[in-house]
Amino acid sequence: MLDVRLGPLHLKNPVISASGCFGQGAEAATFFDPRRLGALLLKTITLNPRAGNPPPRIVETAGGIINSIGLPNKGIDRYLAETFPEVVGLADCLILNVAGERLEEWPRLAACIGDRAGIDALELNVSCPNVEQGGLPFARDPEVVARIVRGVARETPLPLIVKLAPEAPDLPAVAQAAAEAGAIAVSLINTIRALAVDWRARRPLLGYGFGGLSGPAIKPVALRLVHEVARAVAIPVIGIGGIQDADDVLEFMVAGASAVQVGTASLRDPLAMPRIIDELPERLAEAGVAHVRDLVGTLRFPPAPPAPGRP
Ligand code: RRO
Repeated sequence: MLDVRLGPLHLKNPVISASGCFGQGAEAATFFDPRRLGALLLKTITLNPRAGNPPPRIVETAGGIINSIGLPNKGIDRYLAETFPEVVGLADCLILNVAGERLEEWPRLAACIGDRAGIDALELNVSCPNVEQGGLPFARDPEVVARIVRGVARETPLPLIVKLAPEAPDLPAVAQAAAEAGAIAVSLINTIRALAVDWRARRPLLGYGFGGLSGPAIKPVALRLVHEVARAVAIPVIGIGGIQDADDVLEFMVAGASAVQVGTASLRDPLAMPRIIDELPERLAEAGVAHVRDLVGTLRFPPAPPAPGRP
C-alpha cells in the first residue's frame, strides 16, 4: 500500500527525513528505529571541514523557522572514518547529502565516496541558501547543475538526487538539466531565503544575517513548484516543504511527488515521521485509494472559464 520507487531505489514508504533536520550520525536512532522510514537522509557533508555560521542559527516565525546553520561538519574524510560507521546499517535506505563549495569540489567529494558500501544514494545539495560561495549560484543555472551532476557521476556509481532551490528563475529547466545529466530524481524545495529583524536593535536576528525559511509557511509555494517540475521531467520528484501530517504527504503526491521529505516538523516533534507513516494507510483507506502510488500526479485543474462575452 505504501511502497514507492525512485529510479533504482525501492522505499517501503514515501517518507524520507529531510537533510538537516534529523542528524548527521547515529543520533537519528535516538527517538525511533530509522528502519521505519522510507529512507534516512542526513545533514549535508562538504569536502573540507566547516565551523558553520555564527549564532543565533535558528529563529521562529509565524508558521515556520528561519535557519542559517552554515553546514557545520567535519569534512568528508573524517565523516566517513569517524561518523559513517555508526550510521551504516541503521536504515533500509541511507542517503547522504553532500555539497561542494566550489564547482571543482563536487567531483573530488564524489571520489572520496566512490562506491562505498552502505550508501544507497547521494543527494546533491546545490541549493543551500546560507554559504557565501555555494548554493544559490549553482541551483539557479541549469548548465551548472548539469556539470555538477555529470562530474559527480564520473566519480561514483551511486544514484544521484539533486536538491533544488525555490529561487531558480526557471526551476523546471534546472530539473530537466539534472535529469538529462543522469540524476535519478530531484528533490524540492530547499528553504526560501528570508530575513528576521530585531527592529529595536536595527539588526537581523540571525547571526549570519539572512537565512532560509522552512515549515508550514512554505508548503503552498512548494506544492506549486513540485507540480510545475513534475510536469516537466520524466524522473521522480521528491516533495519537500512544511509537511506535518499524512494529508500534507498526499497533497504533495497528488501534485506530482513520488515521495516526500519531512524536515521542520521533526524539530518540533521528533516522532512526527513515524506518526505520519502510521496515519497514511487510514487516510488512503478512507478515500478508497488502494496504493499511494495511484495518487502520484493525479491533480487536475478545472477547465479554463470561457473568455468574457463568449458562450
Ligand atoms: O546548513 C544550512 O544552513 C542549510 C543548508 Br546546508 C541547506 O541546504 N538549507 C538550509 O536551509 N540550511
